[in-house]
Amino acid sequence: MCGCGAKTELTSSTQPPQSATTAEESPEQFVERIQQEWVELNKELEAAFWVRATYLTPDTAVLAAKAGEKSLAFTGKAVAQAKQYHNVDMAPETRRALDFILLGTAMPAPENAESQAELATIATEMEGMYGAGEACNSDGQCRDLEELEKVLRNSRDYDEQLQAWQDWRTISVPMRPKYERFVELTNQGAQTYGFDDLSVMWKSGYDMPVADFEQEVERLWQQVEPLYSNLHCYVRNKLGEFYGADKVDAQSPIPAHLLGNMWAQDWSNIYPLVEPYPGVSDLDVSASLIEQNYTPEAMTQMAEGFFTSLGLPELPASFYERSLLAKPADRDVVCHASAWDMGNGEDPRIKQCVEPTQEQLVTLHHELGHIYYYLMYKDQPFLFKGGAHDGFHEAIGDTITLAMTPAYYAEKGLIPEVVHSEQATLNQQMKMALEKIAFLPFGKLIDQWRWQVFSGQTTAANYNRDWWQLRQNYQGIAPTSPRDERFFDPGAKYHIPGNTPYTRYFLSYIIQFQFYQALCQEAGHDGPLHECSYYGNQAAGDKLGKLLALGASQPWQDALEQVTGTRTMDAKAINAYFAPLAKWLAEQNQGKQCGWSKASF
Ligand code: X8Z
Ligand code: ZN
Repeated sequence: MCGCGAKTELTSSTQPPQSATTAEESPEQFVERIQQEWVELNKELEAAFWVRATYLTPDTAVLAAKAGEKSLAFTGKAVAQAKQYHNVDMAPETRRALDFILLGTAMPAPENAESQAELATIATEMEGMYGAGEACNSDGQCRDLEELEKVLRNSRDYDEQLQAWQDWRTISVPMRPKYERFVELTNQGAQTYGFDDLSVMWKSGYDMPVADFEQEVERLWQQVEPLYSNLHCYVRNKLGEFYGADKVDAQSPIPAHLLGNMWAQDWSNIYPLVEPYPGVSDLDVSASLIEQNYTPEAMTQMAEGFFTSLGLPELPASFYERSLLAKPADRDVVCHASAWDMGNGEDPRIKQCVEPTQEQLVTLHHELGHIYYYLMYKDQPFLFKGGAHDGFHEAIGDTITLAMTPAYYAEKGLIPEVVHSEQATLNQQMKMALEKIAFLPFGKLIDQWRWQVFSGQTTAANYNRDWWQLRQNYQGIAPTSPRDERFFDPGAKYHIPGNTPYTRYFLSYIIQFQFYQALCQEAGHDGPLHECSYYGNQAAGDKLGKLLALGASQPWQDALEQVTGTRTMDAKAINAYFAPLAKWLAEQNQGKQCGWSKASF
């Protein structure tokens, strides 16, 4: 229900909105009324959802489910009314706003009140199960996600890591029947909204026909797949050297628990194991954050400082007063980081259990990217408060982090010095690739799985089988013991119980390099792309600010063209950025066996 870049769910007042007929209201009047009601009613809902996410108790579950129910009822009514304007002539911006009413939620509900209440309860419960999830051993000792993640991040003990990996996946087992029902209800909902199923509805939000969108995603993946395969090959060999060939076979998928991350979506924590030239450059920002006693607030201020250096505004004082920046000791919260557009642009907040690591510092910039979008499109009509598409919203903060070069970190005192050499460049490129290239297949497969589920191709009898088939085929990873249908491994990733569409991140990881390249050009950068930083550059800031201020008011192709001069998403920029590493990896992998067998069950 939170920001995460998406529009807040449609909401409802205590009294359901008056239904109006088309005869009484012009399309413009209808859109205007819906927006006003929405803004008004959001006040109640965002309060309920914020309190829920930051105090997970049975009582806040009741409040959040009730709020969710109202939201679904309001959305349902608004959609039913919006459909009456299908064949009515109207200005293009009114048509766009009406389309957003039909597409503004990732969780469409059926029309009847009973189903709406059931869906709202399931959604609240699933997110609560994830947020409060912990694995307890026979001595009654329990570990939550943050503790288990720490093991995967720091331990190099094969069995210890495996235990943490398996433990976390116990929390999602009881979600399975709930998710099954969730799929039924939201698919029914999508049908009342006029779509074949929820997968089609999700794919309809990209200013292009659904079939074209699917092809675009596939094309982008094909553009980056060779680089991923080469990274995979190199990392597998290094892990084989470290753990032994009996643990990491040179031709098989990599064991899923060895990549330093609970979902193997970001491999930067295993950098020390795969560093191309050890001892050449010190890139350990995490160590400096700890050494220098960085607090969550100080880390957030550092992130804010990058945005303000570009000429973007300071965050309002209320941001620091009301955000949740550290994990409370006394209660459960949903720790998965998120940004919230509260108070209609006046009260933005983030919720993040910040720890002193580089990963968390990067995530803070990611979240502030959402916040700066909120601030800059504050004056857009409510329905246009969103990214040009959802991948744009995800890409802004990351675009900033790409400009956090070793030179930037050195200036901030977080690494000792910048080493200028080919070897140092390759170290830096490897570190970035472990974050940016390793993510790509993961970014694609999450919704590949959900598209299959919502379209009925994957039934509940095969949830886990198909999940692991995609994990093997795209990522080249595999579990060390069978993960059959007693488990529900997709539920152990936040965005499944949280119902946040995921293709947005795949797109973001491609287009953020296009934005980066364009802003570098604007800043007059000359030289290899990966050396560019626009910290402190007003021209780059202006360009970024203009993009943000557009919100969702124009098709994303127009917004992209304004920034980059092109109307298509393209992996040329990310490939250009990683050109030195790609060449080096190809050399390293010569004579090695790359690839793995693709599963088909
Ligand atoms: O969920 C997020 C953000 C909030 S929108 C922290 N991300 C994805 C993830 O954690 O899986 C950012 C990177 C991908
Ligand atoms: Zn995000």
